[in-house]
Amino acid sequence: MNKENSSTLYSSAKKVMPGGVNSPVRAFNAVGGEPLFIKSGKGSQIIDVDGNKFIDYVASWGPLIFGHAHPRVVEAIIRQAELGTSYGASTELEIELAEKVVSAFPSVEIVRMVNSGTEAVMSALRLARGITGRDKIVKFEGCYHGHGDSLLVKAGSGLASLGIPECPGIVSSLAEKTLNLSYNDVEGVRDLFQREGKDIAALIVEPIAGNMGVIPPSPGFLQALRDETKKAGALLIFDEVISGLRVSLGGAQKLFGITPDITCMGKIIGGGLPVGAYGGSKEVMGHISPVGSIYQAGTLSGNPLAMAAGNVILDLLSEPQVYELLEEKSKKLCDGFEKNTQELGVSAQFTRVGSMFSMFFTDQQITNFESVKTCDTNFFKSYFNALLEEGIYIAPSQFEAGFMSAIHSDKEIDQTIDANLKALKVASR
Ligand code: KE4
Repeated sequence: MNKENSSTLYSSAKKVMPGGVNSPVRAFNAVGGEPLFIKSGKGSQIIDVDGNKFIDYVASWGPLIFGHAHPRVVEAIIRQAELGTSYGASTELEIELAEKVVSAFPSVEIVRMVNSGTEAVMSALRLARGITGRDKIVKFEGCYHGHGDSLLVKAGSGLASLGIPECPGIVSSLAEKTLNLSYNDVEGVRDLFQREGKDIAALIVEPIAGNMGVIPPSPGFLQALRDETKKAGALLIFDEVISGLRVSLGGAQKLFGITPDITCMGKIIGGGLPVGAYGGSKEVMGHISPVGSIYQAGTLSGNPLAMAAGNVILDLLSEPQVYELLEEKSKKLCDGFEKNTQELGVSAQFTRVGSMFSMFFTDQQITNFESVKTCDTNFFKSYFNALLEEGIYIAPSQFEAGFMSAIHSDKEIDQTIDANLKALKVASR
């Protein structure tokens, strides 16, 4: 595959941006080689600056559930851009999107728009700490909630011990307030809340983990989080930046019937433009300025361009049979992949909830970050690059999710399954 123009652009990019990228995972560090520079996308396909075409399962890390440059999204953005891109004042478009979000998510009565998932999570943590007057936050190893300081924290001497900074620049005294547990470890949650529940402001969780690859919640796990936080007077925060609108119109909370106190959203809600959001009950969100005393603000929050795009996406998702179509396409793809690995005798585990899915190269059952760390990342690296040569673009990391869109055709899915078989053979050599 010719990557000459991408390579030239990458050299230029590294002269003016950290690592030549505006987000680390794009640098392809986990898979070697150099990142692709994308020229355009349409539907389920992207084309790089060397003219290479790929069927895309990254979907801009989740937002593009209806593919690239959906005509109705493009038309809404153009129409709004001709009226102005941002006023720093209120518009009807914000009400329209907020009403759609409130109608979709069972636990959300009031929602605040922000500009990224990170911003939504940062605001949700401040809200929980402000309401409870408590400092401690509980999260799960392997879950990613954006780059807010309290979330870039890993387990200290042991799980549930005082957190330590995941990178320089995070204040240790803040990191100590974040406690890490193991995903799906109900006993660990119960023990921690029994010991420290009265000091815990909130527990934040990806109700379907997507940032260590896809890991579904074990039966009873989310209910245990709901029970323990309620008993302790702590808030339960569902980080649905990935799962929200991805697995159902009401996200994981609707799928599993668990009601969090705060929901964080992002990605799909913006239809490919920068939008994040956080929401909850009237009582909880009543603490947010200007009504309440907990401050949060943003120049471009709820800007008309992003609201216009988000409104189209919520309309498209509300059309009948969308989630059934996503389920059918995703099942077809993953069943094909699984059949290939069985035919070749490749050790692989498959996880999927609706149109978010993963294939882990390990023989260990996947339930938490520990099990994910047993994956053969060298095999993945070889598989990734062989798949790219076959014209299939997946996330350049074993520890990310794959995303199906409503636009991928059966023919493209069949082509992907064939490419998967070839790439598995290459990696198995
Ligand atoms: P952003 O700030 O990137 O919009 O959202 C942060 C975030 C919060 N919560 C969850 C569950 C998320 O998955 C994310 C961001 N996801 C990553 C990919 N897994 C974004 C890709 C990137 O960092 O470039």
